[in-house]
Amino acid sequence: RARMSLQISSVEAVLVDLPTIRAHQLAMATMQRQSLVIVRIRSSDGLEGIGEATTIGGLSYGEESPEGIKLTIDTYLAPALVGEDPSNINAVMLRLNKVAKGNRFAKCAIETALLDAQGKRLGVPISTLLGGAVRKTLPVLWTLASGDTARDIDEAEQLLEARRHHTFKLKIGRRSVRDDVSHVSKIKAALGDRAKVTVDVNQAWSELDAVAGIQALEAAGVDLIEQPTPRENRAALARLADRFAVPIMADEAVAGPEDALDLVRGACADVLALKIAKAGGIYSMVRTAAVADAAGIALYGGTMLEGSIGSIASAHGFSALPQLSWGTELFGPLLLKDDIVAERPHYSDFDLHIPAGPGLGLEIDEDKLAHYRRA
Ligand code: MUC
Ligand code: MG
Repeated sequence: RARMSLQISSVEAVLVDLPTIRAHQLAMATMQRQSLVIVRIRSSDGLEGIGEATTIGGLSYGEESPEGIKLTIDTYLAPALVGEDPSNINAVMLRLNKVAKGNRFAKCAIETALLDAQGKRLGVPISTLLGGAVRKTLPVLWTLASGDTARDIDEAEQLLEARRHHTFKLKIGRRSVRDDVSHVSKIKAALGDRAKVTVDVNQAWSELDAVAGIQALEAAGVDLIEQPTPRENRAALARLADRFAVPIMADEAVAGPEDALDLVRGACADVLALKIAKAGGIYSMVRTAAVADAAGIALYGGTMLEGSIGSIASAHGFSALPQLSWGTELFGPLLLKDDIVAERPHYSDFDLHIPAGPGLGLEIDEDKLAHYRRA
């Protein structure tokens, strides 16, 4: 009897809202909770793969919202997936790119679910499907974003003491340049050489603000400036990268390999922030990294503040990169009060420890999912 061919049988997208451990203030939004889109893809061999699409502050950060991602998957991507071979991930992703332009976050969640299932099918972690992990753990920074300088210093001291993080990223760009510089300088002065301090302006400054701000932050001993000016203005980023010694990192300005090529050609940045969601999946993130490598540009493993599934998917991807000089910010699960996976990711000695099990190495806690899913 002919063996039934392997097929995708169903695709489900579930909205989940998880509370954060404290308010998280960014230039464009203050988060009290995080909304995840959890994707479950089942196939005819009985296997299920899971993925996650998550953004920050509704539509205030990126062009896809949690609700929009679910609609895109339910209405357009799922029908194109059912009946396809889940083990041919390249072919499935090509098909999705024909069915839908853009929508990288939604596509990323689907690719993650396919990779998770394929890893389970073959009994290997996702990093093995990518050619193998060159690092088993990843350095992880923490973002101080309570909105209060004294509280941020306290938080940093506790995390240093617990040996959980030794690099801190401050979210600025919400207040005046003067106030932001004073906030950052106080924190850097309190921590001294015991910690690295970086800032993320999330595009909030004009070029003139940036010149004044970066000059002062450089003098205060800040180690890295992330996306100071609007993403469209690559020339401004290039002038800042040329003018200052402190490294300038592109985040919102780089999604996939085409952006990386443009930024490299324009000498726009010293470091690129990679994120699997921005790139539209792990494979595309790896291709983005290759462009930076070819140009000798440093790399950083970024986050969209995903929960455990998206963060561990990112971790498998980052673990396979030849170069990752600036470490990662995969602290998303630690910002959430609770989780929907059975065993939460493990952080110790300043590192995230990547699960060793097949696929992502994670399992959904069905009771938690039922509790936190949107009705
Ligand atoms: C961003 O723009 O990098 C990463 C850490 C954090 O607190 O927010 C994100 C988004
Ligand atoms: Mg950023």
